[in-house]
Amino acid sequence: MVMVCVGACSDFDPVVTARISGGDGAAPSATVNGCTANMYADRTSPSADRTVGFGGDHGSTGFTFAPKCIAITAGQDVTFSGAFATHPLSAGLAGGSPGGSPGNPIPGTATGTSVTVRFPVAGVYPFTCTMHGLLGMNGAVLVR
Ligand SMILES: [Cu+2]
Repeated sequence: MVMVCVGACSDFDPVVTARISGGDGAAPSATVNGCTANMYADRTSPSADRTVGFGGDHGSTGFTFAPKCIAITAGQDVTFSGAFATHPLSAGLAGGSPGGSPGNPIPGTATGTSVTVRFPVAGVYPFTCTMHGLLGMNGAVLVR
């Protein structure tokens, strides 16, 4: 199997995958909310913009998150930016079931326009809009 990656390609080695997955089976090569290993926007650089916009905010279009799939380093923050009253945020898979790694720190958020979440532990953490998740408005944070 040929994998395409940007940056730390060694993260996709089988041995390292076990560390990233946290032993829960949510390897970065697994599809989580439509995100596969080569889809994650690499925002691991200390100076990178780790904002996920939605609903027209921060480069997103209506029913999308931008980026949909984002890769960061453990200990970094991701800021979700948009109108939560229109697009309520929840951890988990489109349709509402949990998925990915345990301990997803993304809080259910239905008011306001910005929430910043720290991801201290490596893993794959899916998120979804509770109103439009099944229309494709969902994504995942890969924490390396
Ligand atoms: Cu939505």
